[in-house]
Amino acid sequence: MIYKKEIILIGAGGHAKVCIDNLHSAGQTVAFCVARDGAPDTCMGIPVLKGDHHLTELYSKGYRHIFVAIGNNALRWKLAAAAIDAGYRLVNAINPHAVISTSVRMGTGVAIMAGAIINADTSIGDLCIVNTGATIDHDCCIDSGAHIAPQCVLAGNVVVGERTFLGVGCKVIPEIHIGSDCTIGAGSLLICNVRSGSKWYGVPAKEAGARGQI
Ligand code: JB3
Repeated sequence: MIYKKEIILIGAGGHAKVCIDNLHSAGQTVAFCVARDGAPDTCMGIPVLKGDHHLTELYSKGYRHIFVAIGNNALRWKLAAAAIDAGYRLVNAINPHAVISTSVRMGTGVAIMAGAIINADTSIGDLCIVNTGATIDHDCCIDSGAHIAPQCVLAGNVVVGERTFLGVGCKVIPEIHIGSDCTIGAGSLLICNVRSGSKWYGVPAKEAGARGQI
């Protein structure tokens, strides 16, 4: 079998459009998008196939590289596991206009958008999204499946747990530990550690449902 170097993309929405831009600007080619029924027929000029049964067909035609371009962390996690089970290998979609230290440790299936800055000795886990203009400083650990939304600012030695979502414009002071499956609301300022599975909002951020917090 002659394996194809073109990439299969899961998803055909807004996030897929930006990830296609990342891949194309890095000189890579996307052959097809695979999305749900109701998705458009093309995404950034790429044909969209409807239904995940196409992933098996494409694999049998020699496609081996895949990128999961779904913004929802839990769904991206689930679809990536299915793609890996089907034999695909995850690739990264990293915009050439991101600034990434050579000492950064990077997983697979990672999206890094234009203007993102990732500094020395930080680790970015599998399936993470570091979105447009987000900055992550030295010695941070961004666990698998986390999404750092556009214009977030993380100081040094910050830990972000698996599948946690930091909304647009969040700011995190040094040494903060955020657990897994958390949601931090847009524009929040985090100055304390955050336990797994919790939601925090505000400046400074407080846990949702905490006294006086709606
Ligand atoms: O915040 C920013 C800058 N971007 C957001 C991004 C991170 O997340 C964006 O504004 C959206 O909030 C979201 O983008 P995404 O994931 O592209 O959302 P949407 O436009 O709703 O597209 C979801 C895509 O996933 C659609 O093309 C669906 O067809 C597809 N999809 C959903 N479930 C699926 C499945 N595709 C496959 N193959 N299988 C599924 O089960």
